[in-house]
Amino acid sequence: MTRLANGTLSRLPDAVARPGYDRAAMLRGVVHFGPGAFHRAHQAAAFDTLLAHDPRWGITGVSLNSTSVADALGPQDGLYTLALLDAETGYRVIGSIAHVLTGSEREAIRAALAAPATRIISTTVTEKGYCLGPDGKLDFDHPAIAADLAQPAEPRSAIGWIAAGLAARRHAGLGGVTVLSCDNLADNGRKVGAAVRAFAAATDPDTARWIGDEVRFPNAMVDSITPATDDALRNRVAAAIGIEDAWPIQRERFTQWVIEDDFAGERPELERAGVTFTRDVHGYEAAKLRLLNGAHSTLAYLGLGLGHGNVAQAMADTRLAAFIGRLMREDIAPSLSPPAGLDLSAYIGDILARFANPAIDHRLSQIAWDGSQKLPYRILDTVRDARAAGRPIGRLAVPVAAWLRFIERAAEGSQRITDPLADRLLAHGGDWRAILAMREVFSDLSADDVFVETVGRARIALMDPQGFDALAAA
Ligand code: CS2
Repeated sequence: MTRLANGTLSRLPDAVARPGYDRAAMLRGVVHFGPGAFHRAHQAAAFDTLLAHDPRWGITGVSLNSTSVADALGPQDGLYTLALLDAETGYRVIGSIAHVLTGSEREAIRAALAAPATRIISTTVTEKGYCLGPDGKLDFDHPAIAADLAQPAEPRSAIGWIAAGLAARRHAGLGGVTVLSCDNLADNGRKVGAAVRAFAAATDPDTARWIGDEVRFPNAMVDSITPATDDALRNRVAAAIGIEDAWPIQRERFTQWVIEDDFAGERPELERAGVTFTRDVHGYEAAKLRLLNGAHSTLAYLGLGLGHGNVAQAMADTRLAAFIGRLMREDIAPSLSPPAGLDLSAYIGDILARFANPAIDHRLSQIAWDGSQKLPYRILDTVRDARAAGRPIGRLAVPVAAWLRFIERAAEGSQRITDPLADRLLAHGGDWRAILAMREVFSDLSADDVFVETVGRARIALMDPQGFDALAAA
């Protein structure tokens, strides 16, 4: 079958949207670390829309830890298909990624970061990719950071590369850029900015000062449910567009991108792609992280324990759906200060409807990855607020207990889990108190007896096959 590429775009069926601009003329204004499914489903699609109006916003992707994306998109001239899942799936070929570099192409990465045309350095490297400690600050003991500090000119971490690229820009007499994190971290821009400046201060204080003056790190919230690509999608796309695409992407039709309007120099007119610019992202960010992502992780660990495979199946379990709804409305919503115009009740209803979408096979096992990095932002911050306000934490303790049971089942079955702390978590296995004592995950909550004992009681309930029913009825 013919492969998707510049030369085969004309063979696409008329119903398949394709780049409405001259790809050969696009400038590479964006260097993006982590061109995985979430980036290609969302940000790259937004820039693809913008490129029809402004050729300055092409993307150079940088995959630091894998060659698979570069291997797939290289022969396709960076093109890939985006499947918009709904009752009727729509297909769109995205052309905004000009090229994907791999971590071994060090001079090319350096050149891209220091190119005059580069105006944005963006990231989707997941929570663990920033090498932050439980306090949200750069972890100087992280092996990747320690290695990069020893050889700052030969970085391997995203933070190390961003610092090296900014140093190269300064030495070349170029202006600052905007560093835009698109990951699910609270206060993501401020945290990444502090981490990059701390790294630079340890190796090149003059550049650290220059970064403080010339580089901007806006906060941003990004939302679109993006299930991993599988062969079923590849086959569906090939049948729909009549051309082979080695790595198509799928996502729900809903997307939301809210960015703090704080850029170095002129910013892209992403409003053309439906992006919201605001002076304060916090209200949007907390609502999304705590309501959507907090409910997602709760569904993942409880749903896996109840034998469900994906989010829609878990939501079809009326006990689970009822529990999640109460958790969102009665335990998470009170911790939020929504921005003007955001109706929390309607927002919660929309999230629950998105979760129940039968067209989306969003695997619970995928959402269950990296719990030690996700739970602090998704659940534990809400627990902390509830404790400070004197609100009960009985339901909020349940996702933590379900995560403990997820770890115990893996340990009992000698199975792996995807988590940067996997070895230690599995070694603790059933010693749940030892896991709750891990301050790099639970921070001050490790010493909160009410939290520890409430989680302990929920864990015991979940050990009983009917235990969840009792919890859900509480
Ligand atoms: C999910 C997120 O895998 C996960 O942890 O909770 O990827 C979620 O799908 C996105 O944040 C939705 O915007």
